[in-house]
Amino acid sequence: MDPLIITIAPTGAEVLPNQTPHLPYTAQMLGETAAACRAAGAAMMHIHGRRPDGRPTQDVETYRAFAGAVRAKSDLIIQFSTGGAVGMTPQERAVNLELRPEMATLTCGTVNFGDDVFQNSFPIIRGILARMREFDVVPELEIFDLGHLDNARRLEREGLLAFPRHVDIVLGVPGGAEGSVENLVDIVRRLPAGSTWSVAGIGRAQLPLAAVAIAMGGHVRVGLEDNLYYAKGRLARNEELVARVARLAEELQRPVATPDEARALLALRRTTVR
Ligand code: KMH
Ligand code: ZN
Repeated sequence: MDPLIITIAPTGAEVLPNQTPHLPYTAQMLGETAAACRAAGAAMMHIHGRRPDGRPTQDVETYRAFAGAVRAKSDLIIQFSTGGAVGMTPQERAVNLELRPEMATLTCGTVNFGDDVFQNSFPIIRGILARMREFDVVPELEIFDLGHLDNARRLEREGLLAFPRHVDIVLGVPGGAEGSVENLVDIVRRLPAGSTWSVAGIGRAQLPLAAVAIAMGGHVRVGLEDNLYYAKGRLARNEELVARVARLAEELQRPVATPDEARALLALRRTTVR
């Protein structure tokens, strides 16, 4: 099996600083989190911007500062969110691509998101993809349900996406596919040949799905964006979630990828955010 790529999603757009003392929402906090997560075994960081008061933002200068802090403290692959927060406009979500991160997320369909709706119509997806092409940014396809994979295949038929690709399977969002092993296995079985994939289990699904993905040969995303708890009633630090996955991998005799090994697996070029 390929070495395991552990992605840390430390902040997200939904968790607020008053929910946990461990949420990194400034550039300095993110730099420190990058160093700690790299030491614990992470190869990639999925970044969301936040204002100084903790509110989500896709502001370019915030992303420049966050990426700069991560790069100053680590060699992690820098992946930006184009999902942003529910309710942001598509233009707002994709403005950060002009900084040319190594990778950025591309959600492949609309999904209920708790009581909200995370909008990703075909025009929205095509618009974000066009901007990714303009700035030469590699997409990570985010799928929250099986139909999102079919949507990606439709974009392939339109000539807008080429497979194989790296796919992040997000399971357990209230409104998306639930975080079960059966759903993960079903979706992985349907991925185009040659795809690489990771799983991002939400809430209590994070740990069991990480363990299953390690055994299946997939990759793993963990972090406070997706799950606040290390165990029932015990808030997590990002680096602890990474370290636990690295320990599980060691027990299962799966080596953990360095950022450069992950770049090779994902065919990424190391770039500097400008
Ligand atoms: N915050 C969610 C609505 C992404 O980063 O690309 C969307 C999200 C996906 O987090
Ligand atoms: Zn995200």
